[in-house]
Amino acid sequence: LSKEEIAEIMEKPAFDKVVLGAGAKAKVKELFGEELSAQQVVERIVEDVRNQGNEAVLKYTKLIDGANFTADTLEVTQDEIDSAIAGVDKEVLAALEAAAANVKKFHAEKVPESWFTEREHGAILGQKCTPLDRVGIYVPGGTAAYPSSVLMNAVPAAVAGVQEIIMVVPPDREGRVNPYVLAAAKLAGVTRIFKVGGAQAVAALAFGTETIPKVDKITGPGNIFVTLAKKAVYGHADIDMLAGPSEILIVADSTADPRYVAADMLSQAEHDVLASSILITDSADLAGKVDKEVERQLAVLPRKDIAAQSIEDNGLIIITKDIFEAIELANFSAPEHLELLTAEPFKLLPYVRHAGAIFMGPYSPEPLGDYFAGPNHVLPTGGTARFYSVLNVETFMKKTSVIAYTQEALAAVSSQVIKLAEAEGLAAHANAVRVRGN
Ligand code: HSO
Ligand code: ZN
Repeated sequence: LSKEEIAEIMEKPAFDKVVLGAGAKAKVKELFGEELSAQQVVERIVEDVRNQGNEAVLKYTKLIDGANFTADTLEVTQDEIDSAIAGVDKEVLAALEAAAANVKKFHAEKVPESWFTEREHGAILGQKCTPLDRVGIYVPGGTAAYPSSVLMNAVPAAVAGVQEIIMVVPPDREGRVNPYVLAAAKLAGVTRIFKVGGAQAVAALAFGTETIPKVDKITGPGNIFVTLAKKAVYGHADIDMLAGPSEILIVADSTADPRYVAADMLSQAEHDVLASSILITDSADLAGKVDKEVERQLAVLPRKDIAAQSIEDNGLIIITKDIFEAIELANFSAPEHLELLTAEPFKLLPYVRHAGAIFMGPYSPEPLGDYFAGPNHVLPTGGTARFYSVLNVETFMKKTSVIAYTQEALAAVSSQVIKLAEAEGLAAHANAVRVRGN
């Protein structure tokens, strides 16, 4: 294939052009009484929550999640958290604690700090770093309610020094939340938890309701409704990124073990039928072996229906003339997760320009990063690794500049400042300098 043809195959559907599947379409029709696009659904929900607060939140939670709450029962209580923790598997809890410690240690390694510098005549310039006051963390529901994602969002916020971490998570029909999600929230230092999901949760966080506090920034992954809602409220609150289905792209040479490559491709395919798993290799022999191995491993997976559909729709094996061509295509794709399963991955690292996270060599499988190593697993998808960064401590901080001139320092530059102000026709600006006696 030509580069252009490969580019076309690897092109990812833009999130604002996503067409709802038949099931979701039917559900929208049932709930709203008419056919609406995901964008239209989100616009309605966000407007309703903005105008009606709790009333709309409770209405949509009943309609969409099937759970019946009042304003008083929307928040998870301390008792609920304690009994969730008492009921979970102790070994899982211990692993979650160890993961939380690793995530905390990694993120605490380089916390942005305020800095100051001196200029002539005693002038001081600087940048002050301040944690956001209050942030909202979105945690998906159903089978995608991942306790690991709670840690990945809340721990960096806590490390940044955010005082209030508000978590939202959609409940099941009985109004319950996954107990491991609650345990992770407690471990990570989440302040309050509300049982609300979807666009209604994002709108509630952005605008505030009688019960749910308005936050300064909303982070965390979600489905297409959540993503479009984050885009819709951007500016009222900040957001981390617009995230889509998970992706893995593996660059491998003839030294790679086909069992590892296949296992890693399937680890992302099982997330979602929309997930994508791509192998790019300069070895036709490896390509053939991986193809067979994927089929063999797939057959025994509990989530084989999802993984098979994902591989069928979005799985790809590309054979290139050399490993550098493979890296070129990887950069073009800008994948969420990039694995370098090559003899000398560190030699290739300088050539990688666009990826959310890079996994080096045979003993750094992607799920190690999903759960345990320490770096964050909230990553840019859909080619947005060209401009978004992985979630990190800075995500939860902002910077403010500081200017402190002395009389002498101002005197030394005042004529030039006045010149610039006058050139822009802004006499009052010029006066603010002149009045100081220079
Ligand atoms: N691979 C997912 C994160 C995740 N995997 C959570 C398992 N649990 C997106 O980076
Ligand atoms: Zn994963």
